[in-house]
Parts: sequence; C-alpha cells; structure tokens
Amino acid sequence: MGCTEVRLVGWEYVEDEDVAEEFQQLKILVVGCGGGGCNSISRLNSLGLRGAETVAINTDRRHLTKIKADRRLLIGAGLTKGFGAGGDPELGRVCAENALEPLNEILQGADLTFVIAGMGGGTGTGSAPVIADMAKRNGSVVMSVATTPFEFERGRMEAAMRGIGRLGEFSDTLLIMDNNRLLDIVPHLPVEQAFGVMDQLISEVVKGLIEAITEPSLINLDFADLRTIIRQGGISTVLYGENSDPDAVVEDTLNNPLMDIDFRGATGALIHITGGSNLTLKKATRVVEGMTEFLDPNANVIFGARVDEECEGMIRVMAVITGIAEVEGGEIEVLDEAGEVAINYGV
Ligand SMILES: Nc1nc2c(ncn2[C@@H]2O[C@H](COP(=O)(O)OP(=O)(O)OP(=O)(O)O)[C@@H](O)[C@H]2O)c(=O)[nH]1
Ligand SMILES: [Mg+2]
Repeated sequence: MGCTEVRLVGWEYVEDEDVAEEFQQLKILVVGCGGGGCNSISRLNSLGLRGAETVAINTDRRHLTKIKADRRLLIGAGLTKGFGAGGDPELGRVCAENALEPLNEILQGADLTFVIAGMGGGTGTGSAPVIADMAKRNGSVVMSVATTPFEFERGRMEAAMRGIGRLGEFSDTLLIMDNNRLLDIVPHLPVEQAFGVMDQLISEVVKGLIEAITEPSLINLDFADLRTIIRQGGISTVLYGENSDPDAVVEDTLNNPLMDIDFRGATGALIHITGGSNLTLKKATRVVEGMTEFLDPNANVIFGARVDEECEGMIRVMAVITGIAEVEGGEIEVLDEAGEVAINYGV
C-alpha cells in the first residue's frame, strides 16, 4: 500500500528567546585523547571557550589530573594501571573499547564533536578513531584534528599514519596539522614549548570554529554551514594568518599552512574573518576573494566575519580547506589496517 506524505508548510513568529534557545540546544563537544589531545583541551579551557563542553580522555592518571576540562575520563585503568599505553595504539584502542558505557554517555546528544589527538603514541592514536566512530554512531557530525609526529620521532611515523588512516575513516573531516611545521614557525623553542604553540593553534582553530557559529557576527555562519563543509569530508587543512592590511593578510594566510600539502584546487572552504571595529564588509570581501582564488572554480565557499574588540587594528583569518585528498605525488602515505598505502598525499 502506498502512503501519502503530507507536509505542512506553515509559518511562525520567531521571538528573541527562541534564538537564544536554539543556541542552547546545540550541543558541541571537544574531546581530547591521549597526552597531546588532553594538553590541547587544557589550553582551550585557558582561552575561555564558551558554547562547548570539553572532555579529556587518557590512560595516564597523573597526566589527567593536571588537565583543565569540564569532564575527565581515565580509560583502561585495569590494563595500564593508569600509567599510559606506552606507545601501543592497539592497547589504546582496547582501552577505549572497554569504556563504551561512559563514552556513550559523554557523547550522547552531541550535534558537533571535535576529536583531538597527537598521532604516534598509544592512547591518542588508538582511542581517537574509536571515539570518532562512537560520536558518529550517536548522530554527531565529527571533525577530528590530528598532529603528525616530528621527523625525529621516526619510529612513531608508521603508527601515526595508520592511526590517521583510521581516524579519517571514522570522521566526517580530518584536519591534519604537521608538528614539523613548528620548526619553521618557532625553530628555537624547546620541544615542550613548541608543542604548546601547536596546542595554542589547535585551540584557536577549534575555538574560532565554535565561535563562528555561536557568537553574533557581522556576516553570520551557522551550524548548517559548518556541517556542510565538514561533511564535504576528506583531508582538510587549516590556514591561519593575521595582519592589519587585507591584501597582506591573504598573503600571510596562504603562506602559513599547518600541513605541507598542496591545497590548490580544493573543493571546499570555510573562511572566518575576525577584525576590530573598522572591519568593513568591503575589507572582509576582499580577503575572501583573495583566499578563494586558488580553489576549484566550483568550490563550496562559506564565509563569516566577526568584530571582536580584542582584534582592534588587525584582521585575523582562519580558513578550513576541505576536499584536498586527491593530491598527486605525495610524500606522506596514510596506511590502512593491513599496512597498505590507502592515501598518498603531501609534497
Ligand atoms: N600538540 C601536541 N602534541 C603533542 C604533545 N605531546 C606529544 N605530542 C605529539 O603527539 C604524539 C603522541 O604523544 P602523546 O599524546 O603524548 O601520546 P599518548 O596518546 O598519550 O600515548 P601513550 O602515552 O603512549 O599512551 C607525539 O608523538 C607527539 O608528536 C603536546 O603536548 N601537544
Ligand atoms: Mg600519554
């Protein structure tokens, strides 16, 4: 028997409170896995994140006690005695899989989930894909953020690439940030502090994306916009720059990728511009035009702009570039479960 679908096309007045309620209804989670991921969560909390709940997950009890987060979850205590996964991603994965109950409870009802991990150790590499998978099964849009190890961490590279392959499989979009870029950005800092710089960048990207959809803006972006870009999927990267001049900021941003990857011809971009009270629509448009010249002519571009008094006299650009997985002749190989090359990208 056929059935007829009846759609009611109605109308309603929208009151101010409805809009406020809508924001409250949007549940955004930021989950850090393993040492690096949890450090990024702490940093995010220090920056004063609004509009999202932070969760720190680790197998290392001592490290976890030092982390600032709304919720902290120790996984695999019975297996690791709370001393970490010792660089074994398999163990990290098992620890997460043995914590399905609390993880499900934490992940429940989220509309948007960020999963952050440093790839190359045990806990983050093994647990982040499990958590991304669970978040998606719970109906959330998932954007994961992973760092690749330094070249001097040689032995960790293969495990990291395998982890990235898995994480990419279970996320709508995987944002990759290369720790090696820190050698260009802050060559003289000790490793610990250089990691701090990466944590700061990751936090600013995540905070920027969340604020782009939750704070009132000059040109509004909303959750649906962000979801469209995230769902477009594939490998993504972030470009980030700051300058007082609209043309110079484009140049700075395009020359400051956090992954050594050729992003020309990419098929999607979410561009968010923050500036002081003198940020005009014209200036913002000029920046977007400059930023999109290198994209595929049919690329899906979404942009927003926001005035922030802390940005007085400056223009700050943050662009998430998606759909760049099909780059030829890459140097970095993402491995699948069997150790075969699944994606080859880089240069
Ligand atoms: N951004 C950032 N990356 C880090 C930090 N610490 C380590 N990393 C990177 O992340 C990778 C994984 O390290 P951790 O996160 O400490 O490892 P883990 O996930 O805790 O794994 P186990 O300690 O083996 O259980 C390293 O190989 C580094 O490249 C950090 O504080 N911040
Ligand atoms: Mg650890």
